[in-house]
Formats: sequence, structure tokens, C-alpha cells
Amino acid sequence: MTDIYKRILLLLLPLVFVACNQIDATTVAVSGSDNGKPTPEKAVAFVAAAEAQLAELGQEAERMSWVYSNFITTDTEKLAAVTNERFTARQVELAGEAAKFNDVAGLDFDTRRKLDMLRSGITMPAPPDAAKSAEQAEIGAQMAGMYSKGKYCYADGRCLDLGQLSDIMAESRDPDKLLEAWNGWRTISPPMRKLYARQVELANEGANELGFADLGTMWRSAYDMPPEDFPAELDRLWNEVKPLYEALHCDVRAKLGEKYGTELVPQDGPIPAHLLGNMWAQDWSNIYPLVAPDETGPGYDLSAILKEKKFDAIDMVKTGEAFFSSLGFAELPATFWERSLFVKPQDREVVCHASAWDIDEKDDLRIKMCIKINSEDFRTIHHELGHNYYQRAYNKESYLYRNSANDGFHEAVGDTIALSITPGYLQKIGLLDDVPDASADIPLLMKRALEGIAFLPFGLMVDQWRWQVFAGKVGPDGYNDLWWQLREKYQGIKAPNKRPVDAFDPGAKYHVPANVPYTRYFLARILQFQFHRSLCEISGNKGPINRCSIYGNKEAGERLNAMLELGRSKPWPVALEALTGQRHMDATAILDYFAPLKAWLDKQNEGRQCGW
Ligand code: X8Z
Ligand code: ZN
Repeated sequence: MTDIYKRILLLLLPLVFVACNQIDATTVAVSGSDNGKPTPEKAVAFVAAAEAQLAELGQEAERMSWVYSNFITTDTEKLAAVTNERFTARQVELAGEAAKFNDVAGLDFDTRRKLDMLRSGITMPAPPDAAKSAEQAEIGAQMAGMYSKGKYCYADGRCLDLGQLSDIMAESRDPDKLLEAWNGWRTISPPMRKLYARQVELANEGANELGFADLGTMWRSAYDMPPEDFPAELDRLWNEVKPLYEALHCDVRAKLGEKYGTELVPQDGPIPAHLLGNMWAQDWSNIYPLVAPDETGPGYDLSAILKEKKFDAIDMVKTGEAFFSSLGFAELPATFWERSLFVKPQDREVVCHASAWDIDEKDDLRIKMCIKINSEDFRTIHHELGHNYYQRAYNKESYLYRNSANDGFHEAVGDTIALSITPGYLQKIGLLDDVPDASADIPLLMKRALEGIAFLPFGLMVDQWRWQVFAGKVGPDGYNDLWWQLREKYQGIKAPNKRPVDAFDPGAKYHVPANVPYTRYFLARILQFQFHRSLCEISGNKGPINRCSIYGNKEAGERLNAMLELGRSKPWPVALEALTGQRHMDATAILDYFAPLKAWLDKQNEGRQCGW
């Protein structure tokens, strides 16, 4: 099952009608000789039956979801909606049954843990009313289709999809062209606003039914801590990394001011969102040439090398696989290569947003990506493969434990490996002739920061927005303003123009219409550096961690695997400890990694007025 999708898509696009010989977990739970009184024995039987049933339904759900995502048509959209509705309804039934054991004393650790997971692990809980749950499922499929099929047509008749518009955002330095691509993509989302508002209403009904105040509370209850403590934990981490973000923001704003003029980029306010090289201003690495610390740069351009060496999509994925193999992980199965989607098909609509899949929870691993030959997608390939190797590592666990320790862990594994794509590694695999000396460290760190540090406040704000929406703090008319308030507050960016009254800019980001929680990516950014620091120590690295690559180190691979194979069977601090020896998420690793850059940025920023 996919990373994002285990508790999510699994519950989103699933399907399949339950065969008549299914194990009826509900019956197991409530019937019996003692008038339906819940007991520890019944809880154990209920959990076992629920797991068996979900595993069976889940696999078929995955197949349906795969077909839909690879072949979006009116029919697959309908089928996805119908099957989703059935599956979610079953999920909700089981969650309701699980709640009946809330007050049963004397349950063993695993049964209690699994009951809690059954109760709170639904990303889009359906309301009890059948018509409403059908409506909810249809809205979900409809919005997913609107996003994936979205195009903007220029006056000259050319209609561009997200991939093409993203290329303009990455490559153009003409503010007018950037603005049109930026605005153009946001024309796909106003029709989603009403649908989204209704989806929120229905999902909240579902969450209420399961005993949660709203959907946000339900999402926050998946972190092995009281849900009310989780926001403070995020604040703690964010406050640790904020000075680094602010220093980067300040330097980038100054350089953009030099490039585009201070009228367009005022030096005392937020940066216009269309100038940062990415459709959502979440990853700024594409504007590296504008903000490079010096002319010599890091001495190489990986995108150019991949193109020069005539790498195709498969070569890039094979290179990613080889990294994992070097750590001792088994090769990907032949079916991975036969069944994955690597290149955007020209003859049909697909979901291009990259994802990793685990169809049978054994070894039918796949990725689905519209790969472009550049360094950003090279990194994303490692990200997706990280999901696949995690999925395989925990496949011996029972159904509910076949997931990551918390959702940030799943997102962090491949990114951890991508931190080992250093010049030294690239030289080892023949992609680079010479390893630049230490003078290239600042440029290299700058490039990494444009990707990893620039992302942090975006990774945080998406769910800050959703949590307020779910809590009813703002209605549909206020959705967009709240979005931009948070964009400004956290990221220090602003919309490049007054947004139209019907704008629904959150809908132009995949995870909103697809209902994928986003805080996981913020956590992953912190965790990946913590994992990397420990893996480097394990592999005997003595130098600075920004130059460390764990390529080829079997001991590091073993320790990583020891954490991965735990799946979700233990609270996440236990999994974290298995790899790092620490039981808390620790931002000092990311700060250590970027310490030389922070010192350099502070020097650059002397005399500048930072902040917004
Ligand atoms: O959605 C993803 C992955 C799939 S889990 C490609 N990411 C986030 C995004 O694209 O917004 C990875 C980085 C953040
Ligand atoms: Zn991911």
C-alpha cells in the first residue's frame, strides 16, 4: 500500500465489495453469549477479524486506485467514487465498533494500540448517512480529477498542464510570463471551493460520529501523544529553525530585488510568490543561479550532467535503486519495472503527482511519476523509493502495523538517502569527474537550503490552514484570505496580485483536493537530517555532515532497516531510538548541517533589514 495512502488513499479510493464469505468483524465484536458485553477476548478477536478484512479490501482498493490514477476517465472516476464510499463506510463501521472497547480494562498493548488506530486512523471519515457518504466520495473523486486534468489555455490557444506550467515557473526570468503561468494554474481551483466546503462539512460529521471534535483533531491524534500537545511540538520545532529560514529569506529577497527591482520586490515586506522558481514557492532551488553565493558555484549542475550523460527516466530510477542496494537492501522485484509508470503518457490523463505503491503488501511495489530529466526529479525518485523500501521492510508486520512510525517517518526515508547525493558520491558512480574542494561547500549548502529550508514554513502552513478550516474558524468566503495570511505569516511571501473574489488557491496544491495531510512533510524535513546525522555517525564519518554520504555502508543500511521493519508496531519514539538513540524529534541536526551557511548568510545580511 502506498505511503501517503495507507491510512489515506486506502481509505480514499478503495472499493471492492465485500465478498459474502468475508469475515464479519462487526459480528465478532458485538455478538456472543454474554449479551454483547465487550471483553478483552472479544477485542482480540475483533482486531484480528478487522485486520483480515481490511487487508483483503485494501488490496483490491489499491488496484482500483492504481487503475484510476493511471487512466482517468468518467468511468474510472465513478468507479473510484463508488468503491471508495463502500470502503470508507466499512472503515467507519469498524472504527465505531473499535470505540466500544474504549473502556475495557486489561487489554494487551497491541490490542489497545490497534483499536486506537482503527478509531482514529481514517483520513476522510464518512458520515453515517449513506447518501451523504456517497456524496462525499463523489466529491473526492471529482476534485482529484479536476486537479490532475487541470490545464490553462493561453490566448494563442496553447493549453498547458501543471508540468508545463511548472517548467515556466522554474526556467523563466520574465516576471510577466511567470505571473501568467502562476495565475493560469490557479484558474483550475475556483470551481473546487464549494465542493471543498461540502467535503469539510461531511468529513466533520464523520469525525463527530467517531467522537472527535472535528477532522483536524482526528488527524492530530495519530502521533502517540495527546492531540492537544501536538501543535506545541510543531511550534517548538519551527521556532528552532525559524532563524535559519529568516536568514535565507532575507538574502534571497535581496538578490531578487537586485534582479527584478525593489519596486517588484520591496525590501521590507513579503516576497511575491511567483518569483521563487516553483508553482507554490515551496522549493526555491530553481532560482539558485539568481542567488548563488559566487560565480564558481558548486562546480557542477546535476540536471545538466543527467542530460549530457543521456540519462532516461529508467536510468535515474536504476541509480536510485543502486543506492539502496549499496546499503544492503534487496533489489526491487522485476514487477516493479514492468508495472510502474515512469513517463507521462501522451494518450491519456493520469495523476502525475509522484507516489509510491505497495499493491499486495508483499512485493508488488511500484512508483508512479511523470519523470523529467533533472536534479529535482532525481531527488523525488529517491523520495519515492524510500517509501517502497519502507513498505517492504514492514511487510512482515500485521496489517495495522504495516505503516511508518508516524507519517513524517514515511516521508523522510528517501529524502534521507537523497542527502547522501554528495559530490563524492556522484564521482564514485561516474557522474562527476572531480570533487570540488571545501570552497564549494557554501554554494552546495545554499542549493540544499533553497530546497529544504525554504520548504519548512510551507510544510507547516498547509495544515495550519486546514486545521482552522476543519475547526470552522473560517467559512468558504474566508478560505483564500486565511491561506494568504498564513502564507505571509510563515513563509513571508505574498500573492503577486489581488486575488479574484472566487479564488481558491489552496485547491491549486495537490494535497488539498486529494486530502493528503501535509504536516508529515514538515516533520520529514526535521527527521531526515536527524536520520542522516545518525547514519553518518554509524558509518564512521568524521567530517562535516553536509559532506557525508552513506553510500555503500552496510552497517548504516542495517540500522536504517532495523527502524523501518518496526513499521508502526511501536510508538514512534521507540522507532526513532532504534536508529538515532534519541526519543524526540530534534532540529539540531538540520541546524548543524547548515551551520556554515547560517554564518555566511548572517554576514551577507549585515546592514540589511530582514523580516517582513
Ligand atoms: O507530495 C510529495 C511527494 C509524494 S509523498 C512527491 N511531496 C510534497 C509535495 O510535493 O508537495 C514531497 C515533498 C513535499
Ligand atoms: Zn512521499
